[in-house]
Amino acid sequence: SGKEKWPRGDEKTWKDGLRKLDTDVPSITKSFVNHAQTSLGRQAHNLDYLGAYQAAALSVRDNLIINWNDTQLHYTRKTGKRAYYLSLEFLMGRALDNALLNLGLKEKYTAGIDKLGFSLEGILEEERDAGLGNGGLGRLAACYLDSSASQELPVWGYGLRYKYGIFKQLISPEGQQLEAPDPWLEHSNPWELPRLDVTYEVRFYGNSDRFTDGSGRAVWAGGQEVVAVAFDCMIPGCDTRTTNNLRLWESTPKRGFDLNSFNAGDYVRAVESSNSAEAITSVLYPDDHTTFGKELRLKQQYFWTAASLADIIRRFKNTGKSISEFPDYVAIQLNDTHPTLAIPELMRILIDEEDVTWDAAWNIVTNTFFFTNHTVLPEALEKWPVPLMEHLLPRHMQIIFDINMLFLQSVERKFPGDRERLARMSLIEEGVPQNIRMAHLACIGSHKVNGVAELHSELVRTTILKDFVEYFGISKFGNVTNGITPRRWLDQCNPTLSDLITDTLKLPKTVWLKDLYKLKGLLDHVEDENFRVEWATIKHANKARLARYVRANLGFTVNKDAMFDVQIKRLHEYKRQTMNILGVIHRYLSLKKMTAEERKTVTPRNVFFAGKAAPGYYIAKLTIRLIVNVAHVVNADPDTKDLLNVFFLPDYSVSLAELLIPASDISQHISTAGTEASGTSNMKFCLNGGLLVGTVDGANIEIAEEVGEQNVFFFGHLSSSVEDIRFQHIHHPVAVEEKSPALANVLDQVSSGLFGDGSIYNPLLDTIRHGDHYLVTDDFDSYIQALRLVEEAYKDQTEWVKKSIRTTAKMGKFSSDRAIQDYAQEYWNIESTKVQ
Ligand code: T68
Repeated sequence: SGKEKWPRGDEKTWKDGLRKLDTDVPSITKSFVNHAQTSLGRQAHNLDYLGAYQAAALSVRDNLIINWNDTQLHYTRKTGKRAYYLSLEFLMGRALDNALLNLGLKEKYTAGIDKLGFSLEGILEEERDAGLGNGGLGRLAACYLDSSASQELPVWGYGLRYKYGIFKQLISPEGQQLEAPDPWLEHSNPWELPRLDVTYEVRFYGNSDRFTDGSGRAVWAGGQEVVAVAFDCMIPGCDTRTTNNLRLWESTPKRGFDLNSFNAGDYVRAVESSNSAEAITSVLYPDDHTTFGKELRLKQQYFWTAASLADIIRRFKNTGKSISEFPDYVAIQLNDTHPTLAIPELMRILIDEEDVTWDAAWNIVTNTFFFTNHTVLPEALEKWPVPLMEHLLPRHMQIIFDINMLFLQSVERKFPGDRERLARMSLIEEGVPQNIRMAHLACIGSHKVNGVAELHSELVRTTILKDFVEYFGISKFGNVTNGITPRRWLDQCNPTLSDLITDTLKLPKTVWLKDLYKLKGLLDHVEDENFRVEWATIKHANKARLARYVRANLGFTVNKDAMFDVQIKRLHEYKRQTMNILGVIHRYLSLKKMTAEERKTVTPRNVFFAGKAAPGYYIAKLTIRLIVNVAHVVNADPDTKDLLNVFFLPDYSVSLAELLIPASDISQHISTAGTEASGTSNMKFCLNGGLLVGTVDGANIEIAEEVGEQNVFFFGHLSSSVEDIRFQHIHHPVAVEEKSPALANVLDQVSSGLFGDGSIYNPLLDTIRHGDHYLVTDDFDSYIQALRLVEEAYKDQTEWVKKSIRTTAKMGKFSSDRAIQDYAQEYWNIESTKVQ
């Protein structure tokens, strides 16, 4: 009859049984009450706010699952090319508010929940952050998922389902950072769907024996096997039915215990092996920008890449296509070098299991992978000891050696006799032990490589991968400037500003949220005084909101009329929070010297810090300690406490960022030039009308290009002179007193005990006094000067608000929608597709 055959049973019975999307208040409240009753076993008389959050989340999740199901069916039927984003970190934050906004259901939920006697605002506060990341790299992955779904792109994320995300940071009264575990799954997680049927076995250790038939194949056997189980998280797009998937793997022991151990009475050994399987996904490593060579970390990386690749290959094979077509249907983005083992793993599968020749396999691999670098700091470039790799992944070590041999032969043909070049480019760094350079492997195994901002991509091309540019040619090395999702980082975190923008642009909200260049329409209103007053009123309300949070959670009173100056990011020497706090001390000392008359002309300033230090990063922890102790002294000093206050807000998170960013007048992005690959919070502040003080580094440069240099407070040496200055520091050191008497005075005051026992801080101060790798001494005076200009500019509130509006208006480029389209078009070659 030409009619498609219904898969099974009676079609009408199936269709009548389907759950429909809730789009009106009565069906929302019904779903909420149903979930409270039958999913949670609660009713009106015993439902608390946590329960109400769970009921609300489960009802929203029903909608997501309906869309998610239809999206996945749509992709399966379409069999077009898909992209996979492999990231060890997805720093998602909270999901409920984001889902409501993307579904367009926030108002209806507000009304429905109000009817049931709860406030949506209170319910949203019950959700714990999904903190499965360290910082920018993990949050970028989260923004890219939001944009992929919003742009209707067939993209899946693959990561690990850590039982413990980034640690909870506590600050002792002395200012010491303490770390506590973050059991984020404690109250169950409504945003995931366990897929106990989707599992893969992953092998470690054992032996790899090559065939003697010259085929290059090998058999890898023995060792330990663990099982990867899939947990799917729904990623809703904004104003679309597209709901993509983030698949996170959990490691479990292989089922079927070793009965021999049991029979021998060795119960403990059997349980031990299950412990070691579960350990693999138990904790997120809390170190950014350092590598430790820990075996468990390498296990995580292989476990995750092996499970993800097996899943991708299974899905591809279900389409019935031939393996040689793999790169026409699959693009895999490597988020930093963490998933680089996917390269030898795909080689292994193709050669040992799919019977593909080496050359054909390498051709498939190098047309499938794409590699993003996020740092040029040498200590952050991943290296793995050869003996460890050989022990844990013997087959992969063979493959890496083979890749290296063939690659170096080819380099030798191109640059005959250049032994030093071969040594520099080798995948293996000589030494005891030898180390594998993962960035080199990621580079040669990928179709294209990119950095995350123009300057950074240029540094990648001219420093860490210079030889590879000479070998492969420049066209392999691109740039995709990072972006941020305007859904979370404006609409969600700053709803009143979002409403003002919608009213002013006279466009439906979703239109400008999905085409952020539309913000430039705000420029037509800069001269409208009423508009400026509304703009400024919103900023003030956001400052008051933050002040209430600080009051309620930390007990400090914050002057909401002062200038809010914010630096929030991971603690790191290169990010120079130390320079910021030393600048604060300089300010404090100047205020102390002023007469009462002079003080009247000063603009009051609140300086906010937040951020975590890696647990083993002693110097970064000392910086926190100094900040906290400066705060104790400055905030209590009657001479200055109305003019200068310092706050260190503990346990920085995505949710805390959502509170801080809309409240900032000025934020600091002050890395030593050439060290911050991009930065992404700089974009978030600007999108919310905050101005920047910063160095000529990372995405600061492109922000200034967009908004105009007159709207950014730049200072400091340029990246082009950093190397020379460092050379001078080593070979012709000049004392701090000579270079910056102001800084020398500040250091002396700290040492002499103005903020408690000065000797505690000497290891920190010595990093500046000797060597000063991050050029604090060289940049300090121009930094202080820049802050003076900020203060001057802030005094003219009319001009300041104009700058603020102009800044927001020019943020179109920094939408992660633009960034993800760059990847989709220039890298992955995938297309948007609409779910009907
Ligand atoms: C950041 N990198 C860059 N790394 O520092 C930042 N590293 O400039 C950039 O904007 C951002 O990536 C996005 O591109 C990180 O956040 C890590 O967190 C990290 C984690 C583990 C190991 C190494």
